[in-house]
Amino acid sequence: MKSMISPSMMCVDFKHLEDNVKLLTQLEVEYLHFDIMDGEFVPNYTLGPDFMRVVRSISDIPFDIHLMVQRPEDKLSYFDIRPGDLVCVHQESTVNLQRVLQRIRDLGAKVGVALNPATSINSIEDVLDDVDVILIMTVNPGYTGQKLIPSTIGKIGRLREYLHVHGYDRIAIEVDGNVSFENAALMKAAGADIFVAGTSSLFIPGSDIYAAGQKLREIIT
Ligand code: S6P
Ligand code: MG
Repeated sequence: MKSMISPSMMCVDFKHLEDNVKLLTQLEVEYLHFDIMDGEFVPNYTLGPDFMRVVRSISDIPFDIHLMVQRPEDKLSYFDIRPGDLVCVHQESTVNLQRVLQRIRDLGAKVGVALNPATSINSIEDVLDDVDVILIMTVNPGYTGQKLIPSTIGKIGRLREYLHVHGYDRIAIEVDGNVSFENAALMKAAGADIFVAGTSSLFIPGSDIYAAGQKLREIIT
């Protein structure tokens, strides 16, 4: 599977949003990653539908919408979800997981399920037919700039093997949290496909986004 880059939009310089998005377009990134937090599922608030509308007006890049909210099934309608987008909901955030995955499918988007570091891959065994992407959190969700939880690298490898053995090679593995150049190489070797790029790579304060993007692309290709 081709490796993909999904820049974390909570890490862009909002004062220079349009210029940043232009650079991401030149880098031909596959997605733009939007972290949606509700202050309940995670202890923070970040981006929302209005910000996403602004980005839609300046970019055609598909959205990768990471919902860190309780009961996502009640909140999908808040968002302008389009065919080609990817929407990830957390296994831990709903008791109606299959229902919400089916709703995302019905909207024509790609379907993702996200797992916190403490959540076992076995917990989604019964919804594998319903998903296109499994998002492995490599930090606890809520903030940028955190340190990788080392056991998650082994988890990516176990998941890739598990998917292979059970006939789900088509499912992409997305990784999110401290995807530095160094960690990206480890994640790639373990079997990751979609790399969320934040303050550890593309948006290292004071560094050149375009050069960082090229470097990340080389590492994961
Ligand atoms: C964290 C969120 C992530 C971060 C991203 C930041 O809750 O889901 O998408 O925005 O991980 O990247 P970094 O390199 O600062 O960890
Ligand atoms: Mg995220």
